[in-house]
Amino acid sequence: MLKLTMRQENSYLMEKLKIKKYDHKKIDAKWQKFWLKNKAFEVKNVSKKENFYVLDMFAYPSGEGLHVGHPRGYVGSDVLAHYYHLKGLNVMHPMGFDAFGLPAENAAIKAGLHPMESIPKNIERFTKQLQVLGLAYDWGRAINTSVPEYYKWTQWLFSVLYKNGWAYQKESYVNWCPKDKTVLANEQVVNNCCDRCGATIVQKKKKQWFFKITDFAEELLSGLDKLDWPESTKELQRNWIGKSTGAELTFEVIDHKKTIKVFTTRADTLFGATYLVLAPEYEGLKEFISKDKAKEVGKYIKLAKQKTELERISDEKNKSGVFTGSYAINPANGEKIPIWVADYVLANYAFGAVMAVPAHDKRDYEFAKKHKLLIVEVVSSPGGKLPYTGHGKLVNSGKFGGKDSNRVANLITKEVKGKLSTKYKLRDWSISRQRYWGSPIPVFYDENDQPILVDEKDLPIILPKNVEFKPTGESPLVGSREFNKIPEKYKKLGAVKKECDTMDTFVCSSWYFIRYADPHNNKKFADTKKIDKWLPVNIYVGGAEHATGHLLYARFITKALHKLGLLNFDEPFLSLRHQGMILGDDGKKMSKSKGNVVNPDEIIEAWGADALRVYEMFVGPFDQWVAWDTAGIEGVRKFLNRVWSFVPVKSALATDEAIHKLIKKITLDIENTHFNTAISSFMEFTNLAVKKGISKKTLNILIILLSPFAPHLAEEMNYKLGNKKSVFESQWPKYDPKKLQSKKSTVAIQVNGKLRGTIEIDTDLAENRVKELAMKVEAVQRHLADEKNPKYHYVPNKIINFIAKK
Ligand code: ANZ
Repeated sequence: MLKLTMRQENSYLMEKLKIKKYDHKKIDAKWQKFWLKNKAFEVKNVSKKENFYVLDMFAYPSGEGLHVGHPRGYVGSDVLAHYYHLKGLNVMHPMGFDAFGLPAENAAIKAGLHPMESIPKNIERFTKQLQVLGLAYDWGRAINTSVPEYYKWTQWLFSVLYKNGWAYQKESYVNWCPKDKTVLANEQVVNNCCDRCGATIVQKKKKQWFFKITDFAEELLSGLDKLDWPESTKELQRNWIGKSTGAELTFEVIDHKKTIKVFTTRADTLFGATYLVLAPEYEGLKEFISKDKAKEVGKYIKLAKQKTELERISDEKNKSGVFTGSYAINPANGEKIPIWVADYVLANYAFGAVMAVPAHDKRDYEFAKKHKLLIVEVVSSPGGKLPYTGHGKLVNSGKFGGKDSNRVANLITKEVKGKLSTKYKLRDWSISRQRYWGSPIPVFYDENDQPILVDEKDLPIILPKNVEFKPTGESPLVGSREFNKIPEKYKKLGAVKKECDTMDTFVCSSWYFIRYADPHNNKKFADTKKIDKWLPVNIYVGGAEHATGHLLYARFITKALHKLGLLNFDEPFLSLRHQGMILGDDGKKMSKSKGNVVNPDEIIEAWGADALRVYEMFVGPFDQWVAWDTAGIEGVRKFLNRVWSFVPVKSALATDEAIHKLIKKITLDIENTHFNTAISSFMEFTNLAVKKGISKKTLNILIILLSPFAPHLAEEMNYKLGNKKSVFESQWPKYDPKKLQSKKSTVAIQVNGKLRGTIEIDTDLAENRVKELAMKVEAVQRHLADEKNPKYHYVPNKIINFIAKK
């Protein structure tokens, strides 16, 4: 037989067996209607079975609808939901809409459509698009964060945090996006640009509401260890939290009553601290500026404030700074050391002050060189080269001289009456937004600007519709007379003003997964018993880009509510899996402007929902980015046609053994989210069954295994086989371990008709694998010389004969 390419082989088999295409339009519509009508995937809170919660990151209902990239995660979680359901668990798999936020508002400004009108339309369209993919969502639990029934509880969450001191106001520098005209959280700033519009961020001083996530820094860090999450995502969170252990040391200032505290991770180098550096925003800095330096320092501070944080810390070469005119005393050796101001010291980390050790810190070294400051080596540098940042024997360090630098930090700290200390890079979460399309913050103010919290029973504070919401930098709600009316009750409490900022939408998404347990409750954010039935989430599927945003916020809110006794668990998502992005066929991110967007509706129309689903699972490892390839869909569709060709059944027993191997493989692959290798195994098995036939019993098993991936086809075939119940009322098949041992054959290897060796193979090993193995045999290699691609003839399981050129 001639060697055929996979493609030729496909069409050969199709031709030979007259494989008919199935009518996907009819079949897709039939079963989608059936599932919806029978509420097939709506799940009860209480069941005899064990509950299991499979969650997708909910959708942002943009006006553009879905592109083929979106369903990758959704199909993946759908496979998991179906699988665990078939395994006998009571599975909840909900979907909802993260509907507040800037994109909707910006789109509204552009198109002149009010978000209260556009969002429900977009949600309707999204819902339809998700339904034609055959996704098994419990639509009875769908939520929309922009309706009062939901944001009432977002406001309640705010008030709970406020009452416990975890929501507070502070005047501070905030990231200001000059284009979107709003404050952004640190997590929304990427490379000093707005992660939505790309504009360069400027620092602005504003009174803002903050959530005290820093109170939970240690728990957020230690909690990661017990989570089944991708290691890379855990590492991103660890770095974001940024724990440092070191010491707090105090420096007396000459001729001043005040002292300066610094945080250092290298107390062992204290004898080498030859100057101090303060951040330009250091509180009390003025006192240390001598008269003759006032002008110069004042100018420097003004200039530093115009720079962004990134510019300040990345300006490696040009370490600018000025001398204050004051001196401090190094507590270790009593030396008089100058106090400088420099913008590489950050005001909001530790104390905003650094003891500079130029011999052993790169930044300090460059600074000292530039400004001609004293450099004293205190850790012996092996090659004598400075700066030396490693460890070694102490020198120039008084009674500590000769000791190992690794061991003296605590001793030196004690000697100078410092204390051990831990610092975190994590900052509190700024949640105030000067925009319209978000949940109002439930607060009034009295005439002294002190907040008066709105009573829980007066919630929600309704977001009015009739508001001019074009961004001006001032909160649009300021201009709404309707919104700013103060009820008598609050007037009596002294209220003269209402909070007009709205909440960051990440607040809405920091607790939505709890609401699914009890989405229609109007007395509580969710009933405790129901929460306990479902949470924590067993498997969460979503994008890796949320590592230090949403995924951190959701953990924080969970921990806060847990501390208050409102939740009985302290981690929201036990397992997490990321789906990779699907790029355009040009390898670039899909976007309208690049013209490389593929619309799933068109793909479904041409090839059917199951072809799209299986393709998305087959295209590459689940967590990896891959480019779209329409030709790939064709191959997948042919595979499905082949499965379809198994009814009516032409019974044969040959595949009855092979199916056990398939059950084991598919089970493991699904549990490990190795969906692409699962599909390859289906394809291999199907090719075998096309050649050798399949019994009805085995076909029934195949259909159940395939149903999570291709639910429409599976339902229709299940029905055609005469089964009365939905395929999803079946049980996940079990394999018989005894049937897994594959039969072995010995294949003789010849080169030009002469026997050169033998190999032992699993009977029916794919031909190209046999060829590969045979070519690795040493004697065969020798006789084939350098031929990479020799012609050969294969008699399955018996002989392979290579035809060498000479
Ligand atoms: C003296 C020293 C000597 C330091 C040495 C390092 C090496 P991490 O690990 O990131 O926490 N530092 C302290 N506060 C700072 C601030 N507000 N802005 C900028 N830098 C600050 O870094 C801790 C180190 O960063 C501290 O240890 C301090 O410099 C500096 F050979 O103290 B070190």
